[in-house]
Amino acid sequence: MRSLEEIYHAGETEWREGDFSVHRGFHFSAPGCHNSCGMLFYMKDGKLDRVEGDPLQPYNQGRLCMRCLSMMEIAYSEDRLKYPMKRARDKRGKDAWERISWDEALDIIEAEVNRIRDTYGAQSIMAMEGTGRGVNWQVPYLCYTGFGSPNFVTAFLAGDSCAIPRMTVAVTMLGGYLAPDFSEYNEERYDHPEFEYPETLIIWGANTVVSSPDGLLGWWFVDGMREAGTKLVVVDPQVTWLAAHAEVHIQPRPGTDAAVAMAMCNVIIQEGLYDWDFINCWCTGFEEFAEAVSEWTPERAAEVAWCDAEDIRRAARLIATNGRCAIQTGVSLDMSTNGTFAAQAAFALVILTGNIDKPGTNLPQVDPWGLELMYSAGYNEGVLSDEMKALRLDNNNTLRKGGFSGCASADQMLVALETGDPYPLKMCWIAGANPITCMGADAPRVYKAMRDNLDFTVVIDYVMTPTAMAVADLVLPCAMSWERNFLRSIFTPVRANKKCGSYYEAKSEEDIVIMVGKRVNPEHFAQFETDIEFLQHQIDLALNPRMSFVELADQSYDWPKQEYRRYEKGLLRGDGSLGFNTPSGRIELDPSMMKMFGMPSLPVYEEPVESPISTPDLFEKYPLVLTTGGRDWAFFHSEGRNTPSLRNMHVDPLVKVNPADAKKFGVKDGDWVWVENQRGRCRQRVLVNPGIMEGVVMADHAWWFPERKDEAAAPSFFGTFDSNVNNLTQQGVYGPHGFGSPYRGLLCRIYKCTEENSRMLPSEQIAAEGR
Ligand SMILES: Nc1nc2c(c(=O)[nH]1)N[C@H]1C(S)=C(S)[C@@H](COP(=O)(O)OP(=O)(O)OC[C@H]3O[C@@H](n4cnc5c(=O)[nH]c(N)nc54)[C@H](O)[C@@H]3O)O[C@H]1N2
Ligand SMILES: Nc1nc2c(c(=O)[nH]1)N[C@H]1C(S)=C(S)[C@@H](COP(=O)(O)OP(=O)(O)OC[C@H]3O[C@@H](n4cnc5c(=O)[nH]c(N)nc54)[C@H](O)[C@@H]3O)O[C@H]1N2
Ligand code: SF4
Ligand SMILES: [Mo]
Repeated sequence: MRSLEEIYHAGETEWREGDFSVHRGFHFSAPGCHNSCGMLFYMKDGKLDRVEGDPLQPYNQGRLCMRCLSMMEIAYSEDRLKYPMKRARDKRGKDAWERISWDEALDIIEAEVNRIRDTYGAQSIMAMEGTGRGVNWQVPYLCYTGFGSPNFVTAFLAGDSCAIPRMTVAVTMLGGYLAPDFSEYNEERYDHPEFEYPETLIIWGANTVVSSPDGLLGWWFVDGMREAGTKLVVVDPQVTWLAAHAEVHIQPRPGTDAAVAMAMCNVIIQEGLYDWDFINCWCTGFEEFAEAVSEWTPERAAEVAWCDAEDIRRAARLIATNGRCAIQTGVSLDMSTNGTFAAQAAFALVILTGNIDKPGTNLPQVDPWGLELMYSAGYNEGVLSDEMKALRLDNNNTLRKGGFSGCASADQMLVALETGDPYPLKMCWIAGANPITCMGADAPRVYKAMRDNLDFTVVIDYVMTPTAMAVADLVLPCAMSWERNFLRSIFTPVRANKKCGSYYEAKSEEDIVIMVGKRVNPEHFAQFETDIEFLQHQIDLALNPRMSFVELADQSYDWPKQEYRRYEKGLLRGDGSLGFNTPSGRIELDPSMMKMFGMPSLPVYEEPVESPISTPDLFEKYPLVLTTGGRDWAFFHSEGRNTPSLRNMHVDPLVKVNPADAKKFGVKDGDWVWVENQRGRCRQRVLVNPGIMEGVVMADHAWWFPERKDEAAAPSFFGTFDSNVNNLTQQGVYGPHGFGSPYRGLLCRIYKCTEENSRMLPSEQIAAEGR
């Protein structure tokens, strides 16, 4: 019998199988994903014919999720953009596109960039992107070194409410982000001689089997449960698959996580269940932290969070006494004004119990090659002067100035766009984002600000999105994974993909950046003739590169070994000394860096800005707590609505309602309802679900209806505003560290859609309110 290695051509990146040429590569984007699973691209007559998971790739071991498995449905779909297109400024919002050549597109971009720079200064150009896709470093690179502007920003994501808040907290506490250990740092994976599965896994505000975020595949958790009986502690207002399998499931009122986490820490401290040897040797701030959480008895937290005090105790004891423990936190902790403190207390659970950097615990993450493939790419390459850097709209936030966010403040950007204060913003470059459908809180405000104040907007995407239709003057088609050479490092391994196909005039992000860069800063971009040279440049800037891009692409990936207990071996600090990468060299439960930046350093519980307790009058009118945007198997944010087998999994926007609340508010399963608060409303269908806690509803985010071609233009933009839960969220509200906006933990009411109350749809209303 032939071995897998033989069948799948171990060590080769390209071979023939009958009529097919087979290419060993990775998916990354487009379409979007945080991860980068090993794929085999089967090409026939120059076209992708099918994809398979690469069984020889230890990261995903041949497995693919439904988004990759349905790739063929979008690869050559009618919805895919084929050519650059322009639209006259006075036709903004209309379906009035004109096909142009890339040369003409570049002429327009060059002329507009130069005009805006000459008239207003380079700072008036902003470049934005959504979450980590294959545009992550390319867009900031173009912004800083091409346009010469410091204003790279996430696409109106209020309060940087994704990953950055948690990342900031973890870095100030222990010098790196914390991920649970499923041996993802070693190529042998589960066969690594020292690896052992976590015995307890805390899953806090995350739905990882569905979301597989930030380089981690959720099914690794299932491996642990199956192979080693890993026990779960889940903190989530809904019964997810993971919660249904949990030893302890705590359902907190959305936005109250800090109270629950502090109470768990308090139990561990009061009952003496902490690892004193570890704390004594490797931590500072224990007494200050213990004092900060001391008033949080389980009873008090349970009252605040609408959960059970005994569950809090059980969870804390399990975490402290059941051996190796790891934590996985989710975006819920980024999406609340109190979230940074919740994250601090949640991370403290594994610190207090000594579950750090040992097998089956939590490992401070480091990038194996020290590549800069994130928001700071190009920031320090000498193109931006100190004066220009000082103009960055950082909302005067000391942590942001200290480099913790790596980008400008979306909240301040919106105000500057609307008011011209401190200076006008005139151009927007958007790649890999669809802000009026998904990322932007208060979507109507984001839409109007862009529509009315921007002179020139470019959108790069693989489909015509609501944002492109609403505000773009130029739309450029982007390549999909197999149509581009790319470099990907989300922790391990470092991967390289080789282009093996093309689609009409779609281009890779790398090619687009070089082409545009040569027009807007020819001097800097003269060093790059090809995408490979550009990719090589990023490798040349890395701290520990191990080979060239071409060499890496020839072997597909590189997986440097990572040891456990690095803090005991001097492997976590730049100077080789023992300990953690913090100012004190220890884990800081009361982080000195927070104090250095003038920020609060110890957790405090504060109610969500709108809640039954903080705004009782509002609660009378809007008697349900609202959480938004839980992840879905089928969709990656606003993507996937036009991929038939994905859409069939989830046909309509859904709001999950507990049966008791459905009865109380007179709605049934399948009813179209309005979800409404004082800022706006959107319509979604009720999914009566006993798994969602009583008093809480959970509404989908990121909806649009690409099939509604006759509603593509204003005011509907593919129906996006009518079902957009971000009609109810808000901008300019964040926590004490400047991060964390309430996308979760709001108030709302729900009522049935009727003909009468649906006469004026949100899209029409937003259009009518405009100029
Ligand atoms: N398929 C798919 N995968 C994705 C994405 C996608 O759109 N689709 N998006 C990617 C991105 S950008 C991100 S940030 C990650 C996010 O990944 P996760 O953090 O896993 O995200 P969610 O499923 O949005 O939220 C997790 C859970 O939080 C619960 N929750 C809601 N409100 C609260 C609260 O106040 N407290 C607590 N404790 N729990 C709460 C929800 O019920 C949900 O089960 O996923 C990434 N992966
Ligand atoms: N209410 C609410 N709102 C939320 C959330 C929530 O939970 N609740 N989650 C928030 C979070 S955590 C995040 S990260 C944001 C995500 O927001 P975004 O990341 O902005 O997601 P999308 O709106 O799907 O926009 C991404 C666009 O990029 C395109 N695209 C995909 N791949 C590529 C590529 O390689 N190149 C280019 N040029 N384009 C590509 C897609 O077609 C899509 O149109 O949404 C946020 N919005
Ligand atoms: S996680 Fe899913 S969508 Fe992402 S690369 Fe892997 S299989 Fe594809
Ligand atoms: Mo995100």
